[in-house]
Amino acid sequence: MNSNSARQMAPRLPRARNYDLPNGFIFGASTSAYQVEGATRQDGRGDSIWEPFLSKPRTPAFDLGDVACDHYNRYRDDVGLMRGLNLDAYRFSIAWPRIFPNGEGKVNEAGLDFYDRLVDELLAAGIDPYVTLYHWDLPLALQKKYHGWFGRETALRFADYSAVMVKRLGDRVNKWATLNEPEVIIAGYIGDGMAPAMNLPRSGHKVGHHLMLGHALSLQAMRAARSGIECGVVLNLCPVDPADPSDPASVEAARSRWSTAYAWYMDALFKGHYPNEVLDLLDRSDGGGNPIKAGDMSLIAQSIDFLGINYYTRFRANAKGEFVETPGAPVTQMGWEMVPDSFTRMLIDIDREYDLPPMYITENGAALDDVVTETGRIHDRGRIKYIDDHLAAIARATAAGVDVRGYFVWSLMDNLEWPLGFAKTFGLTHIDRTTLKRTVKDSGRWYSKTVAKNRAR
Ligand code: IFM
Repeated sequence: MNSNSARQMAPRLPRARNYDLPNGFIFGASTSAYQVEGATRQDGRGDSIWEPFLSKPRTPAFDLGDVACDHYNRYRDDVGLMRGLNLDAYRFSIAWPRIFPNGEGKVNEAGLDFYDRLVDELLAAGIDPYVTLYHWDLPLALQKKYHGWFGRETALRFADYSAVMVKRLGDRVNKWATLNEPEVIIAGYIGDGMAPAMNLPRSGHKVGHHLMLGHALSLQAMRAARSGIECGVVLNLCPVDPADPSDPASVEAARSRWSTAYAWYMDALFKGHYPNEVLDLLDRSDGGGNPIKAGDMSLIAQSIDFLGINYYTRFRANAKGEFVETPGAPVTQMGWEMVPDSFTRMLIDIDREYDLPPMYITENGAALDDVVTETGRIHDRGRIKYIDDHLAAIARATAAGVDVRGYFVWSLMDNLEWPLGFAKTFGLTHIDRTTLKRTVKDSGRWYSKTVAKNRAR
């Protein structure tokens, strides 16, 4: 087939539509430091908990983050890519081990310089930087010294690091999120599937409390260091539906899973207390019982300027509280069911339940099998449909009065999906794993048109 006929056969992009979202709605894309930066040995970066974890012998071997997408060295080209995608904003995280190679103590100026350069490049391209301070790459030294977030001290070190970052970048970066997805961070403490693999089954809520404390101390430190910035936190929320709505045990199990896995963070942030069932779990924590100290809860309930929500899927719980699949439901490479209606429902439900600040959907996207055609194109219709359906789901919520102000696709580019490696592809941009060449997928081309269409409203 010659390239002309191949081009002729390329399917047309689905039409970009206007969702009638609120004025000023922000369209962006997200990444995180460890998943894209690479350069783990460059410019004085210290080790994070992921280096020893992913270096563990395994068959097949883990993919490593040493190179990842080499965003650290290619950030200028990547900002060009973002401009091509028409992004209003780019959400990225700072690698704490680049700033404090030992987790605390001496600051590594070269690490700060990188984020200076990235922020300046973004601003020059008219793209607003949204920073997340902790997206899972804890300095290894803090794991060794304090057992990471299992120890309260890590929360104090996190506040010191937050102040350093805001002092350095806060003149140019307005939006600061403390943590990304505390619910997933604790997986590395209760089990061994994620770093730091502590395998302490009764540590989850204690670690979660220390994370919330870290969030609160970080907020305080940032606000003391600089005024005029906006600070928030990013929670991953998966609504939990009863597998059998007619069975009261299934209904109760779904409620309890939602409360103890997801809503307890919101209860703490917006109501100032944990639910009783979480207090019971905290009393039985590994390593000496309830970690809550006087004053913690009021610190955690300090007001935030925005709430970031990462939404991908919903779960269904049976009467025993186990998550069960929905037979025949479409799922992504991750096995996650695609249910945009649950997204709308959840946004409306939390809006009713809590007194919320403005919200941003800080992550949403789909890992799907991509095929690179002979002409080097990726016709990822499934991803376009997923994003389109979820933008429409947000629009239904905003029409019902929910204050959502922006949307970030996960992810700008295919990247390291933690222990699942590079095989799980979420990107608007394909990365050739041999050459690291970037190719915008059809979803990226469609997204740039969608942004333009919705900006014109
Ligand atoms: O890749 C992750 C990201 O680091 C956190 N949120 C979910 C994404 C997809 O699993």
